[in-house]
Amino acid sequence: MNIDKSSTALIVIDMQRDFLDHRGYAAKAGLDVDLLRMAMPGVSRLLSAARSANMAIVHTREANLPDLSDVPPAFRDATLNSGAPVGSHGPLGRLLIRDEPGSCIVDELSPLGGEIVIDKPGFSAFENTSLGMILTSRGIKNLILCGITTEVCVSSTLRTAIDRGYRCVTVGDACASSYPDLHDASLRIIGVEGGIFGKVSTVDDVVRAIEEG
Ligand code: C5J
Repeated sequence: MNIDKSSTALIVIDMQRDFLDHRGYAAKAGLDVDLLRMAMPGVSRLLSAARSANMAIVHTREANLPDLSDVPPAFRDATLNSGAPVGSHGPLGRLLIRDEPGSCIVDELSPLGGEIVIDKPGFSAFENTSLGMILTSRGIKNLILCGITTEVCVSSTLRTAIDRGYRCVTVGDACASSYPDLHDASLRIIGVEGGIFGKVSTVDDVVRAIEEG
């Protein structure tokens, strides 16, 4: 694999306390936080490699406006069904709300100065955010995607990115899901029809390509 570092960004999806801390949204919604945390070592290695190579790095957070005006209605209903209503109060503040403690990226993967942080109200990081404009302004044409969850926000972001013309590599062992079968299926879907949603790779291969590129 070749990675052109000047036109490639690392996109780290939703590695925030609401999903990775046992007191956050995911735990309350019945997701398996320990399985979600399995993405953390791989994401950490990708961040180190991208930082050493001075690549563009984007962190996203699933975080809504305090008045809930930007919550997709289907998601609002789903969170009522799952017992973790978006905007309700928990030990990390209001669930999935901007600037609450639960919306912060976990300490182990904290963004550094100069890295872009995008709050997104839905599942695709391109929807109702400035991500597209920011990537265009930096001449980014290729994305390396990692984070959680494989079947929701990673998949949604990947599909929008492909439709918008980005070449994408999804790093399977730096993604995670509470449902291992859906994690596997989401990665397999990427490869259908010859790789319709780009490539799936591993942390080892992507780190090597960044270091050698
Ligand atoms: C979900 C996400 N699953 N980051 N969000 O609600 O995948």
